[in-house]
Amino acid sequence: MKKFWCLFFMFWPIVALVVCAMAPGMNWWFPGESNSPIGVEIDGLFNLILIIVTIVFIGTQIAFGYVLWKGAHIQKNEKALYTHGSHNLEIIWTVLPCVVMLFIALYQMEVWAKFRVQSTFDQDAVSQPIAEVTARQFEWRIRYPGPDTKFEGKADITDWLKNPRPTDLYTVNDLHVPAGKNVLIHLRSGDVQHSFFVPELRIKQDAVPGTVIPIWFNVDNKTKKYDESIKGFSYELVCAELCGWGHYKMQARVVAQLEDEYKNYLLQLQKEQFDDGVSAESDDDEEEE
Ligand SMILES: [Cu+2]
Repeated sequence: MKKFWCLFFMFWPIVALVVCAMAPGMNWWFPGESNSPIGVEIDGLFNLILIIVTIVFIGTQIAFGYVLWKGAHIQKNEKALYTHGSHNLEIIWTVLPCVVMLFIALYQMEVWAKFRVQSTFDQDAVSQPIAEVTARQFEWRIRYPGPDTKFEGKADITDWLKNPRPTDLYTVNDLHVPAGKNVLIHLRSGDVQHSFFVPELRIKQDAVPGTVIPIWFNVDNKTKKYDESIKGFSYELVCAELCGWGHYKMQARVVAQLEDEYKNYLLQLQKEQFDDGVSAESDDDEEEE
């Protein structure tokens, strides 16, 4: 019976390793290929850490299996070994993880800086936010600057963000961004804490009430298929912070579009928003009559 339990407990780590090895091939892995340059780098970090923890996992499971196997084969009158511990071992398994942790901490700094520290990103490209996204229970409200908003220097941007204008363009759950460009959006929350999560772009950022948080990214659509019906590349946007009963409903999309299509989209939005229900043609007709 002892041997059975020994084999039983050694069997499951092996199953875990086999499943992990199969996962990438079976598409049980990342939520699709990364479609942003920073996402590729984040995946690289993930894989590096995965390799390190896999080595540790295999090592500890072998040690665990060895102890079980020895215990299963103990003779009837054999006495158990009692030890007060080993200083050398304590030092080794304290120093080694510290070194590994320190290595990871230093190694990831560059990617983290690119992801979160604006000064490392191309300043000119992201000096103006293209949109403001406000998370609220349970939707994403999106605001683009209206056609009258003139961006000249930073003061105007602050002004735009602080003072919503009636001419600004508003949508819900549909964020359009230009593709292949570094874009900046400003994230806010209208009520509780939410999290802006675009799995395929590897972007996840909490929206915190009372603060405006900048997010910058670049959608390169490397593996994404063009969607003719929306004239762009569509990515799922979800909330990754349990924010209330309707948390599951906070599904939206980010649409990356080529420059011209993006401009057309904004023009179309403007047209729809300022349509007073009386078309220009019918005005003319009335005049003619
Ligand atoms: Cu939520």
